[in-house]
Amino acid sequence: MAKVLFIQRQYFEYPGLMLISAVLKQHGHETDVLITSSPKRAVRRAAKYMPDVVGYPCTTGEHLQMLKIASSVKQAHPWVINLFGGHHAAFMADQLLENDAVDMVCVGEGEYPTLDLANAMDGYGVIDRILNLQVKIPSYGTIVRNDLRQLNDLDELPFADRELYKDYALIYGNTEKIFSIGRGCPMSCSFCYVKRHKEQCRGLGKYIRLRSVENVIAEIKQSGAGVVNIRDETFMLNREYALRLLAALKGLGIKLKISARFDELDEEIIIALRDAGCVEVNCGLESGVERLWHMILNKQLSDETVIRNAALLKIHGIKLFCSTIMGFPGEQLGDAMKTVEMLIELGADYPAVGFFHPYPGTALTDTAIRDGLLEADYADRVGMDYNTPYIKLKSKNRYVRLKRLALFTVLFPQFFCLLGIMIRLPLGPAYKMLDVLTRYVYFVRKSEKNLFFLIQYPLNKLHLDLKGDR
Ligand code: B12
Ligand code: SF4
Repeated sequence: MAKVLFIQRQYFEYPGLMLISAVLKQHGHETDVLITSSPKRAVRRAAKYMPDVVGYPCTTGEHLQMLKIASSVKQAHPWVINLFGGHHAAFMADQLLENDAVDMVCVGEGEYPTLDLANAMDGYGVIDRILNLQVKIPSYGTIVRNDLRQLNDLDELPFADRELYKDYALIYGNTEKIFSIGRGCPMSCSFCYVKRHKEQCRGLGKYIRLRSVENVIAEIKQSGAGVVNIRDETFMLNREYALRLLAALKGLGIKLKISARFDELDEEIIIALRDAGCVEVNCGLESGVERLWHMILNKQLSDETVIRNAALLKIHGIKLFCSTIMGFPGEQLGDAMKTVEMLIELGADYPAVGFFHPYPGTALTDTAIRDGLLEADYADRVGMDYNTPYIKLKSKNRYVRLKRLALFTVLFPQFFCLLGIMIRLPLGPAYKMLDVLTRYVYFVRKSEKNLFFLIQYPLNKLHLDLKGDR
């Protein structure tokens, strides 16, 4: 029996880890998770748990902190195998493997590569010959880049192992649970990892996959979730499937939250969502300028569709979470102001505004590098801060002020006519304060009196670790 310890930074359930853990436990291995940003805590936890493998899920921006944690773990416990996974790792395997602390990187789906590794630790298999794993062999100074395996049949996977978080009362006790019902997306937006991911998965089987409705319903029932938060790229991969699933969810008496593209919605779907208990739909707007959707973002939207569907959500009592990106290559300050105006026009209940974050393998990151707006080695510096631009922007100070005033202006649209003047005033600290206060208002609104959420979110921001050092 091998022991695998996962270290994650955010105070939420990670569906990917819960699935890997479920597969490992199904085959007799042991797993645990530590939520922390602190290298010291990770070292102490490793000393107590004595894992064979430590797994680090990592997104772009948090990888630098993950590397620090992994370095400390490696120094203190050199026998441990440090395994990185997640989207950043999949696209930046070579760079990660340059770091002494990283032994292996999982490219793509992690359930069965991690199982094979755990089995190999028990003597059943060869550690450096596992499909999907890139393995460093320090004694030869080489890296074994194994081929990728076929994509999983999602119905054959066990249900997510929610017991992984049993020591984190705020996660375990929360009746809002994250679910994954499918993988893949047919679109190729220029700022998103999906296009490169599709290329990586070519020849490995069907890219867009959905679990059967029966399988999803059985997991929801077993989890006891009161709020089902389906966090996949888009709920509407297949319209007929979505309608069937919604019909099946109708009788469960749960609240539902989903993500969808604006152009996938219409009145029939919205009514079906409402009847299934849907309280929130998360739609990416990215920009309020139709021309930029087409010319830069590769999103096939129209103003008419977006405005109509936002209005329909309102009519049917479903809250709209709307995320936007500011300061992406090709956008001007005036365009960003239009985005704020659009958020107001749509009546977004939960608007989100973040500066463009360069993710590896996306067309927009490549454009930014090509146009000299971003250095090619940006990944050595990029962090988790969405409040400051990572690429060179004309009128940077005004952009930063606009970002800080954006949510305030959506909350109090009467200030929109002053926005052009306000962003010229050097009142950075005051605007920062206003931004924090406005975010707090939205946060309390979004929590819908869910105490778990109210505590979980600040914990996340402060990177506190309640589990302690068992
Ligand atoms: C659910 C979700 C969340 C959840 C859970 C996050 C998580 N890490 O699981 C929450 C709300 C916490 C979240 C927050 C954020 N997210 Co998010 N999130 C998603 C979403 C929509 C689904 C992820 C998911 O559950 N997929 C289903 C599971 C089964 O797949 P998976 O996570 O990819 O995991 C598989 C493999 O990647 C691999 N794997 C993953 N981790 C590991 C670890 C090891 C050790 C191994 C071996 C393998 C492995 O094996 C897993 C099973 O096959 C994705 C989009 C997507 N579809 O991937 C974005 C996505 C991962 N998020 C993203 C971002 C940017 C964020 C935030 C930074 C947003 C923000 N502004 O705060 C934070 C960062 C949080 C974090 N540290 O992960 C980006 C990452 C881009 C990038 N280049 O890194 C994505 C890809 C969205 C996007 N289209 O850009 N997110
Ligand atoms: S942003 Fe959404 S719709 Fe666009 S490619 Fe990514 S997951 Fe698909």
